[in-house]
Amino acid sequence: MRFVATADWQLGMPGSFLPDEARARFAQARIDVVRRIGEVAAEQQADFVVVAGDVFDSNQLHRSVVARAFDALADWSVPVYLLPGNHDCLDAASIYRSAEFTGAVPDGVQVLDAPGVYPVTSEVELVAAPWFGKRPLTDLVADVLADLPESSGRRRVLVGHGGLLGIDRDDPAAIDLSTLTGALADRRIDVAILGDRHSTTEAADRLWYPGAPEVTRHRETDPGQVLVVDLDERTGGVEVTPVRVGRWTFLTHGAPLNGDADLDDLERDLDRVPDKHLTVVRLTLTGTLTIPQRARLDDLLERAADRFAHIFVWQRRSELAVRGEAADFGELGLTGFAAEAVAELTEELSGPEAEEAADALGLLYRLTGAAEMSR
Ligand SMILES: [Mn+2]
Repeated sequence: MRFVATADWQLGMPGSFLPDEARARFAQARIDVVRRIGEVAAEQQADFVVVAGDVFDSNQLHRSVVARAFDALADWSVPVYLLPGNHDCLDAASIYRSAEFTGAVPDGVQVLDAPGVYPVTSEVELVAAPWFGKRPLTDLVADVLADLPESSGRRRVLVGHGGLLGIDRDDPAAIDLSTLTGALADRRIDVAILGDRHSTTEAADRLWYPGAPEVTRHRETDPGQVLVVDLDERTGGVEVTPVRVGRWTFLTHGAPLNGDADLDDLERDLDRVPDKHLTVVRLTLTGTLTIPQRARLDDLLERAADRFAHIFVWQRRSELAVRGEAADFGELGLTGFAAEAVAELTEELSGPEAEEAADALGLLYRLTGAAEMSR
C-alpha cells in the first residue's frame, strides 16, 4: 500500500518579512500547494494522505484561511488525516474546535484529535500523538507508544510532531529518538512520520520528516517536498520517494564586491535565477566599492526588487565598505551646498557613521548624476 506523508503546511503564516504584494501571493501559494498535494496523491494512487502537524500556522487565523483550505481539500479524491501540532494544538482556542472548522469539514478529512490507533484501511492503521497545548510536559510519541494496544495485524504508521531530544531541543516535549527507533526495530510500528522540521529529513531508518511543502524560512535546507511512502503490507518494507510540490524558493547568495566586474557578476547571477516572482533572495555582500560603484549597486538592487518577490541584504553577514574620494563627484561639477555635503560625508566614511554616510553618498551620486544626464 502507498500513502503520501506531509507536514508543516503552516496555512495562514503571515510572511510579515515580505512586501505586501508578495505576502498575498505567498499566502496563496500555501493553499495552492494543498491542491497540488491532492493531485500528487491521486496520480500516485495513494490510499490516503497524512499531515503530521502544523497544518495551520496558528489557532488564531482569519476564517478565510480555513475556508480556502477546505475549498482546496474538497477537490481531493484521497482521504486525509490531520494531526494537531504545536502551532495548531488542541487547546481551548483550537482552530479544530472552531465553528468555521467543525461546521464545514469536507468529506474525507479527519482530525487525529486523540492519542491512539486509527484504522485507515484493512492493512494499515495510524498511531497518532496529537498536541493538546503549546508546551506538553512529556514526550507525546513515547506516551502513545507506551500505551499501544496489541497488534491488530495491520501495519502501523506513527504520526507525531516535535523535535528530537538532544538534537533539536532539550525541552520535556522533545521526542526521544531511541524510544522511537526501538519501536521501529521491534516492529511495534513500521514507519514513523514526524512534523516540526521544515526540511525533508530521514532521521533514522523508516523515520522521516517530510518537511514543509512550501518553504517558510531561509534556513530550511530541503523544503518544498512531500513523501510518497510505499509500505509492503507483507514484509513491512518501506520505500520513500520525495516529490517536489513547492513553487517558492528562498535562496542565499554571497557576492564579494570589489569593483565593477563583481557588480557585473552579481547582475548576471541575479538575472539567471528562474521564477523571480516566487523567489526571495538574501544577499551577503562583502568588499569595498567606490561611491559610483555603490550607486550602481543600489540601482541594481532597486531594479532587482521590481522582479523578485523580495531581495534584501543580510546585514549580519555582510560587510561592505565604501571608499570615498571627492574626485568621484568631480565630473558632476557640484558647487556650494552640495559640494560641502559631499566633502563632509566623505570624511564620515572613516568614522562611526560610515554606513549612513555611504548610503547618503550613493544616493547623492545617483540623484546628481541623473540630474546631470537629463540636462
Ligand atoms: Mn512547523
